[in-house]
Amino acid sequence: MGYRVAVVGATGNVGREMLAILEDVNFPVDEIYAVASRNSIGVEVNYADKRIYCQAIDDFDFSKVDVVLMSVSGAFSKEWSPKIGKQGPIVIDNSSAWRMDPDVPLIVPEVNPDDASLARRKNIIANPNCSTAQLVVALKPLHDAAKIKRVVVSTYQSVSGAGKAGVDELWDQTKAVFTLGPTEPKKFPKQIAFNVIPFIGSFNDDGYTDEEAKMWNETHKMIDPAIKLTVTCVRVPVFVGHSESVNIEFETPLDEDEAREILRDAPGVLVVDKRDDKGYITPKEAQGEFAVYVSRIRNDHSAPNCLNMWVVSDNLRKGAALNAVQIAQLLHERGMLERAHA
Ligand code: 2RA
Repeated sequence: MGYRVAVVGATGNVGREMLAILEDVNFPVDEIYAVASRNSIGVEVNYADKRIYCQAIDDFDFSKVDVVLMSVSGAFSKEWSPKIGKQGPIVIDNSSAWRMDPDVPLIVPEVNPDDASLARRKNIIANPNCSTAQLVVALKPLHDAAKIKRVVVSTYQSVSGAGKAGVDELWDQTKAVFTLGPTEPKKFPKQIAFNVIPFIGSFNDDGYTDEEAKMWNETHKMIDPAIKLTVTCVRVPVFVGHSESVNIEFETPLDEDEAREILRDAPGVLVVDKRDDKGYITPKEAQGEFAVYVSRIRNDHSAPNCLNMWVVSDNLRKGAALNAVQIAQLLHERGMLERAHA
C-alpha cells in the first residue's frame, strides 16, 4: 500500500528530479500527480514508465493526496503551502519561504530527523538551501564528536542553483564567446562564462548576501545556534554540483585521521580522500549522485583544533529533490503519512 503524492512545480529542473528520485528510491506511491501553473496545463512529465500530464494548481483538489513535494518560488509557496496544508497533506517545500518559521521544521534527515515531530503544526516542512544541505550533512557527525566552535566556508556554486535560466545563460554565453556573439548578462549580474561571481542572491545591509545569511541561519536551526559560521558564496561556471571549501575549529582536539573515520561512518557521506589525482571529488563526478562527498581532509597548521575539507554534492539532488524525497521517506518510516491508509 502506498501514498498519493503530488509534485508541484513538476515541469522545473527540481520537480523533474523529484519525480525521478521518487522512482529511484522506490517510495511507495499509489497515485502520482504533476501540478504546475496554469500555463503548464497538459505539459508531459515522466514518472517511472508512465507519462503524466500537468494539472493547474488552481483547480487541483489537494485533499485527495497525502504528501506534496513543492518546488516553486518563495512568494508562490507563501501563498500556497498554508492553503494546501489546511486541506490535509504535508507539504515538503523547497523554497526559502518557511525555513526560519519556528512552527515549521527545517529538516535534513541525516541531521535532525526528530524535528519531523513538529510537521503537523502547519503541515509544512522546509527543505534547506542547497549549499546548507550538503554542509550540515558533513558538519553534524563532526560536531557530535568534538563540538564545533567556528566554521569558515567559501562556496563554488553551479549555475543550476539559479534554475533553468542560469543553465541557459552559461550555455549561451559560452557559445557566444567563441562565435563573437553577445554575452550580455541577464540572469546573473556579470558574465558567468569563463568567470566567477562573488555574489549570489541579494545584498543585506551588513554587506553579506541573503544566500550567505541562509547558510548560518539554517545551520543554527538544524545543528546548534552556538556554532559561529562565516561564509562567502561564489557562483562558478559549472552546470551542476556545488563545492565548498570548509575550515572548522573544534572545542576539543580532532585530527584529520579521526575526522576521516567519523565521516566514513556518517550517513549520507562518502569520503574520497587519497593524495593522488583520483583521490578527491569534483562537481562533475558528483552530478547525478546521492552522496555528499568529502575530500581533502587536512589538519590546519595555522591554528589548534582546526581542519580543512572539501565538500561536494549534486545541488539538484541532496541540495533539493533528494532531500525532499528523503523527508517523505522519513515521514513514511515514522508513520506520519498514515492518512493514506485510513
Ligand atoms: C543558488 N542556493 O545556488 C541557490 C539556490 N537555492 O542560487
